[in-house]
Amino acid sequence: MSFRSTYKLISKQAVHWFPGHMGKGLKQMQQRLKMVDCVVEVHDARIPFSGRNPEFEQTITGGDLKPHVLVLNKKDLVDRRDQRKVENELKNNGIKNIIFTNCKNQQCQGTRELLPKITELIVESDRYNRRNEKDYNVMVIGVPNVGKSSLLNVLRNKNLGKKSAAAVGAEAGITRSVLEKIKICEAPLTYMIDTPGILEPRVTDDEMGMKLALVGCFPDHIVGIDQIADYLLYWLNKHNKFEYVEVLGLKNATDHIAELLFYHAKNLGKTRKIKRYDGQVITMPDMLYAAQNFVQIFRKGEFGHILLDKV
Ligand SMILES: Nc1nc2c(ncn2[C@@H]2O[C@H](COP(=O)(O)OP(=O)(O)OP(=O)(O)O)[C@@H](O)[C@H]2O)c(=O)[nH]1
Ligand SMILES: [Mg+2]
Repeated sequence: MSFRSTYKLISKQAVHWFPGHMGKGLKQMQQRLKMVDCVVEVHDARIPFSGRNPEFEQTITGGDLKPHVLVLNKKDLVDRRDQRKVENELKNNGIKNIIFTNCKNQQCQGTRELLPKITELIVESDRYNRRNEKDYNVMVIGVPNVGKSSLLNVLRNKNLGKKSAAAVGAEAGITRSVLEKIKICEAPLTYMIDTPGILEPRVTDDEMGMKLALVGCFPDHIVGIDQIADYLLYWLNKHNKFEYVEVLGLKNATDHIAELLFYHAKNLGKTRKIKRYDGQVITMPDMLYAAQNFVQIFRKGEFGHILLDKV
């Protein structure tokens, strides 16, 4: 069986999402920079080389001006061996401080190492206007839905034993504005500033856009769940990841999303009533539900550990 070797968007429209709160959020972040000692950029560990907003490098971290840590979160969804390779490649690309985290795991080594790392970098740095301030301010930035607010909550919980302070959710765009600083540690006195997820105003590379959509950086309706499901199927086939055949209970691999969704909906026993052009109402397998379910299974990691970028 032959599979697609390149991906073409079903719709001709490029993947694009830059609602008002993002432009406003970016401005608020720039205004707050004067009071920030370290920037923690959170990104999804499944796409370590794709989709990081270049805007951050230019205006937020300002090259090497402020200490910067790249946190690759959701490491539970990628293979440990790949993490090592990713880290080496990023280091070769000039990123010095990289930490992998899993905010869902209380015992995560990465979240334990993060604060000591931040403190070390701030102590070593030139704090300019903040040289005489005793407290440390850390701004957490990144694209939507990568776990910025989760990370803040985990650090606060670990170091202060306090409950979550920032809202978290499975949809992109939960945090809408730059929030007040929240204490995450007593000694050294450290505060964290949560910010809204911000994407590039124009995602010019279609495949990068689809990867961002697949890991949930856009609300699903922006790209369309059927298109996301199609990209997922393309990616799995292209990389010989055929676990989906067994997980979904299909007879064989396929490169046709409609075929996969038809049988998957049938297996799930999900139908919907459709009115035909002649007025007759017929019952069909619910392909939209099946698409949602197919993508959800991927997002939970049930097709295996998957690194969407090439190392
Ligand atoms: N599997 C897994 N899921 C995680 C992890 N960290 C966070 N999540 C989930 O990812 C989703 C997004 O988390 P948030 O903390 O709201 O992400 P955010 O970056 O603040 O998102 P916005 O505010 O929308 O920009 C939630 O459903 C979290 O439960 C992780 O380490 N592993
Ligand atoms: Mg948030």
